Formats: sequence, structure tokens, C-alpha cells
Amino acid sequence: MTMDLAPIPELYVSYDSAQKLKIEAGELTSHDLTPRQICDLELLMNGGFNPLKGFLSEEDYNGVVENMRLADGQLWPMPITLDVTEDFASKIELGQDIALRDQEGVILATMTVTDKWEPNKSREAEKVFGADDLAHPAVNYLHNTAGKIYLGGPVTGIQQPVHYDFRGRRDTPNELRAYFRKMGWRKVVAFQTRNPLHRAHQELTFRAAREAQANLLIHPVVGMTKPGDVDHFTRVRCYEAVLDKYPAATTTMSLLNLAMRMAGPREAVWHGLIRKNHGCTHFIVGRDHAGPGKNSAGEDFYGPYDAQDLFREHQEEIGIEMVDFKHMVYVQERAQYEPADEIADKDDVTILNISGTELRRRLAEGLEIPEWFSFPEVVTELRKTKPPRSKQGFTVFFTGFSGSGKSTIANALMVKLMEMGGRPVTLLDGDIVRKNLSSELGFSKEHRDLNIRRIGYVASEITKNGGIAICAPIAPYTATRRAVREDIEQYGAFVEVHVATTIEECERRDRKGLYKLAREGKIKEFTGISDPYETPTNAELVVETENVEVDNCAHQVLLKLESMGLISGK
Ligand code: PPS
Repeated sequence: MTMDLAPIPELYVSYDSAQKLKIEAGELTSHDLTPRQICDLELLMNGGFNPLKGFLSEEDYNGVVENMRLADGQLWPMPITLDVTEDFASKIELGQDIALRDQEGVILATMTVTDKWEPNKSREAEKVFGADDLAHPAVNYLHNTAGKIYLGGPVTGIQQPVHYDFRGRRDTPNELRAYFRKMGWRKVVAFQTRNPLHRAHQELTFRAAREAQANLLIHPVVGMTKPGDVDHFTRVRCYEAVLDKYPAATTTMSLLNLAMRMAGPREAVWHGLIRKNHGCTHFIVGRDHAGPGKNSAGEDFYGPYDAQDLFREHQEEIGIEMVDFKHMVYVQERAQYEPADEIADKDDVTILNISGTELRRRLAEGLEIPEWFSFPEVVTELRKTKPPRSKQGFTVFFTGFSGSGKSTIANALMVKLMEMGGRPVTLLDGDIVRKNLSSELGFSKEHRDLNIRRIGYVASEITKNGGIAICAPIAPYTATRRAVREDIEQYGAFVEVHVATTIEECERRDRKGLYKLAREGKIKEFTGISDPYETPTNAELVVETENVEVDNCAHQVLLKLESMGLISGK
């Protein structure tokens, strides 16, 4: 494929027109873009999504969903749609201009709405992602995050979304094209990634470039990737360390603000078109490219080579050549990486490998990660972000009836953890929270849920920042406890402790005299008397308090934390 370095069309107006348009657009009805829409808009405006001129019209959308083609027949595999709520859509007339704002309210573009329709999302899921299965992150997004109505129409770009991080590493397609021209690069192999690079990646990318007699572009995605991935700040620091390992002036890196969909084969074709737009001539497609993981039946969504097959079918039209990913393994005797299928003496040598799961385990437990696997600088960065469990933040979440002993055990646990030292400890006790964070709330289901979500939010921030949050509310609803667990598990462990004192025993103790008042009907909606408590079924620990000392209950929690690797046994 020959390199085409002529500038690619952008959707921006000139600086002067943009200033004028920005003032005029202030009067228009505006749509606040979601994080994913901001990523899409940036690539629409800067030509990364060329030939698209805006968010897809209904006709283009139907063509893309059904057969990967725009209405005029051009290849385009991914629906780039502006999803909005029914309420917003009802206020928009066809032909109307709307302002598209980022999350701080800055107007980035205007759009003339030519189309408005309710898509068949199940059809979109089946055709684009291969299954209407919520285990697929993009299908889940489609059904649970995206608005019900799509608006389509051409976009007029006013300004790029602002990025304060790694500004010098972000390039538009035309900036990259100009760079290649300036450097005299005639062939460029692009490597797409959403993971940290280890030695095997460095070997395979450099080999791919050498075989194609080309230069190399490391082109990582920093927009939206698969939930649970290493954050892009850490990854970019890792990439910068790896960049030094390539021979000087052979390789460059640029960050791509793409919102991935994890759509496997279609995603590979889309990635190819985007890289073509960025001036590249070759593109590395790996095994299970942009794979979303397992479906709800526990099977892979796509075959391991489906992406390569679909790409190969369309590569002439995309105008970029696919470079097969070589599976590289480390041969101990020769102390080097080699393509697995080129090792003639396989049975006589020792082949080493560390899987992704094993790497995560070693990081979590603070175990050694050998130099043959990764560069020490990369491991250092990963360890900074993901310290071993015994140094990460976590949340202990007590739940149980009023008077079950939650607060007493939580207090004992707090001082024991403070005695150990090492991490700050915060106690979010039910009563204390209700005095401070939730003073206006009562005890309806809605208010209780709000109260627990607030506790969960504070605990997740503490956990994220490496502290220990101890929560001790009643938290009577399973779904709310699960939601808080999900919030917190993004950052660290969530240890649910059910303080299983029976309602009879709590009422017998009646420390605060509340049960008496509840029986007399003087306190309404009282948990266990006149309001529900859904007993936990998946708590990490169940503590019985009858005839057991508080000290012993707190000790049981400490033992649990130790067994989970959250505190060290010494
Ligand atoms: S919840 O359901 O999780 O929001 O409840 P929580 O914030 O933990 O608040 C419980 C404390 O408020 C007192 N209290 C009541 N509890 C339950 N039901 C009703 N109607 C009620 N009214 C007041 C009670 O003292 C609880 O304190 P604890 O520490 O649990 O005994």
C-alpha cells in the first residue's frame, strides 16, 4: 500500500468563523455530550473517522448495521450515533441546529439535525456485536447507558475537546501525517493497544516493522477501553518507558482518544480505517483483536481469528495492509523472544510465559515479575498504581439490625487497625453519617438507598486513595449493598460482614429503647419490626454476637482481612 500524506478533510471551521459560531451557538438548544460521544466527536472533527461528516443519519445507520456500508456504499463498520433521551428528542425539530457541549459546558460543535429515530437496539446488538447479550460491554452500554433516540446530521467543528494530560503526545490525523512527511517515513506500521506493553509486545512490534521495512507507530487508545483495564495515565507512563527500548528514530508514539466498543472483527476493520486516516500503511491485528471476553454462557464472543479474517477480506478497500500478530514466547536457553511457530527445537528448549492472570496475581501479591517478562521501569509503574493488596485501600461494610452490635464491633476493629498502622482508617457509622452526610433523610426505601449510596461513594473515594473505610449502617436492601460493592471493587476489596444478631436478641437488648418505641408505633418503618431487612447471602463473613465478646468478633474480621491478603500477618 502506498502512503497518502495529503491532508485529510476535517470538520472544523476557521478560527475566526469558530469564534463567531461559538457566540451564535450559545443561543441554540444544547446537548451535553457523554464521555463516549466526546471521543466520537473528536475523531469525527479531526478526520479520524473520515469519510463521516457527522453523526450517522438513519439511512447510513441502517446500512452500517446491516452490511457495514454507508448509504453511498463506502465501507464503515461501526455505528457512530448521537443517542439522546426521549425528552430531549421531543424538543428537536428536523432541520434544527443544536450545540454540542462537553461536560463543563464548552461548545465544541454544532450539528444540523437531519434525522431522528428510535433504533432497534437488539438488532444493532445482534448485527454489530454478534449477540444481544449484556455480558458484552458495548451491548450493555447500548441498552443501559445510551439514550433511546438517535439524532443524525452533519457536524460543524468549533474546537477540539480539551485534554490537560499528555498534550504533547496527542496528534490529529493531519498532525501525524505531517510528522511522517517531515521524517521522510514511507511506510508506517501501527500498533493498537489498550494494555501495558511488556517485552513480548516490544519484540513483536519491532519485528513487524522490520519485516515490512517500515517505521513503527505505537498508537494506544486513551479514550474508553474495556471496563477494568489499567488506567491510561499509568499505561502512558509505561509506554514512555518502552519507547526508549526501540532503536532511535525508528518508532514514535501517539495517543488516540478513541472510545473502543470491543467489537472484535468489526472493530478491527474500524481500527484499520482510523489508522489509514492517520497516514499509516500497515496495521497489526492480533489474536482475538478487541475481544470483549466471555459471553453470558461463558464462551468467547468471537473466534480467535475472526478479526483477522474480516480484515483480510476488506484490506484492499481499507487501503492498509494487515500484519499478522506473531505469538512470541521466551526461550530460556537462548535468552530471547522468538515467534512460537518458528522454533524448530521446541522439545529441547525451555519456553517461558506469564499469562495476564498470572501477572495480575503477582502484582496483587507483590511477587517477583522477572526481567525476561517485562522491563523493570514498566513493573515499577504498574506497582505504583496497583500496590500489593496489603497496601491497597479497602472497605469493610457491616450490615445488620439496629442494635446488632455493628457499631461496637466496627469501633473495636477501627482501633485495632489503627494500632497496626500503615493506612488511614475512617469509620462511617450509621448514626454518625445520619448526623452529618444524610441529616435530611428519613427511613423510606428511597432515603435509605440514598444514604447507603452516599456512604458507598465516600468509602469508594477512601478506598481509591489507599485508606480503610469501615461502614456500619443497617443497609437492609441487597441490591443497594451490591451496587455499593460494585462501586468500591473498582478500587479495592469490599468485605461485607453480616452481624447476624437475631431481631429477637436485638429487641431484648434494646440499647437505645427504639424497639419499644417501634412496637408502640411511635417510630414508623423500623427495620425488622415494621420494615424489611434482606439477609445477605454472599457476605464475606457472618459474625454471631450472642455469647461472644466484642473483641473476639473484631478479631474474626481481622482474620478474614488477613486471609484475603489485605493486612499482613506479621
Ligand atoms: S439505613 O437503613 O442503613 O439507612 O439505616 P442507618 O443509616 O444505618 O440508620 C440506622 C440508625 O437510625 C436509628 N433509626 C432507625 N433504624 C431503623 N429504622 C428506623 N425507622 C429508624 N429510626 C431511627 C437507629 O438507631 C439506627 O442505628 P443503629 O446504629 O443501626 O442502631
